[in-house]
Amino acid sequence: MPRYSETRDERLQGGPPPQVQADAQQGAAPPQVEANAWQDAAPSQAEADEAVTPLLGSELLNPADASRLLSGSPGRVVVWLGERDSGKTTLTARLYERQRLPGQDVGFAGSWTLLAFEALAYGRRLAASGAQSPADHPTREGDERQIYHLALADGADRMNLLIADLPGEQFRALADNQLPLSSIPLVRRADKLVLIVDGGCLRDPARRASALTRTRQLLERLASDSLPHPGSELALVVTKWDLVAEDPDTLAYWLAREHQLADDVRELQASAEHVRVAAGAPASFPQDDGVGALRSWLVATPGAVSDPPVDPVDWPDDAPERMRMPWRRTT
Ligand SMILES: Nc1nc2c(ncn2[C@@H]2O[C@H](COP(=O)(O)OP(=O)(O)OP(=O)(O)O)[C@@H](O)[C@H]2O)c(=O)[nH]1
Ligand SMILES: [Mg+2]
Repeated sequence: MPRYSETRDERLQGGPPPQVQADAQQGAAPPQVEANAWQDAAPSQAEADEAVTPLLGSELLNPADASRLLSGSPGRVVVWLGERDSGKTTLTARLYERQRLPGQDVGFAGSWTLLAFEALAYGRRLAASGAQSPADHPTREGDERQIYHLALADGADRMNLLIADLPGEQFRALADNQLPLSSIPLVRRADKLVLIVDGGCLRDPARRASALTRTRQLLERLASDSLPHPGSELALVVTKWDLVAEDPDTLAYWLAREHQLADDVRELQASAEHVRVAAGAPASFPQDDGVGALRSWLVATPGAVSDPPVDPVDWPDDAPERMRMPWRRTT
């Protein structure tokens, strides 16, 4: 899978996002910007930095901030689409935590929502020690600050991930047709739409069927709204894979349905990705947590295709003998 496969021109021209300092949140109040301003005329990088930098810290970004950030740097807008408690925030937190570990092939290059990430990571550590349940970023009714920012570096190449953590209630309203998809600018703007199936629900015989039904309902909603739009990509992600993998009954239930659901997703987009992730699994879970595979897909250029396999050559019967020689002699 390509990592950062866009052309050189598309790569980040400016430097990395400002390396966020914990005390940087004492800047001026954020500028008053029109909400959902994805289509705004692109400001210069300097204007973008000036407009967004004061938000450093605990606040998440709103679509207008994210739009400014993307005006000067390549990036991907990522939207998790999943029920309440399906593991969306854990995915976000784990992507951040993993990048901060030494020895990663893709490094951490800054964040404009650093303190929000740190608060999540701290909550997760407390939860792991049994002190409390995992913290989520507090969301207020009508608040559009739902976007985490994570800049990644692969050598000289940089990439911004803008990760929208929509509340689970919004997903339910979408699937139930109470809320038009078009009413959520982030969904329209997404480069990467991630359809989440909650492995925890699959583990529960009373909830597993309805979890799959909801996923299919959302697929229908996406199809009827002509989403994903050209240039954006779709993935089916099963979260809490540890809960599925460890229980033979759950695993059998899922394996019997996985292909059909993946086919349904691929009817919407033939190249849709399918990943199993255990972002919040206990350390004792022996399998790969899938976060690396998910991250590779998130940063890959939408629509990037790998070269098709080369067809085997049928040499004509009358081909000269030399041309038939194998490339490598076996002795
Ligand atoms: N075993 C296991 N538990 C997980 C995993 N991922 C998340 N969880 C747990 O699932 C619960 C919900 O996770 P969240 O990440 O808060 O879910 P969410 O989708 O953000 O929830 P809302 O914001 O309320 O919609 C938490 O108790 C997590 O610890 C996982 O991979 N394995
Ligand atoms: Mg959450």
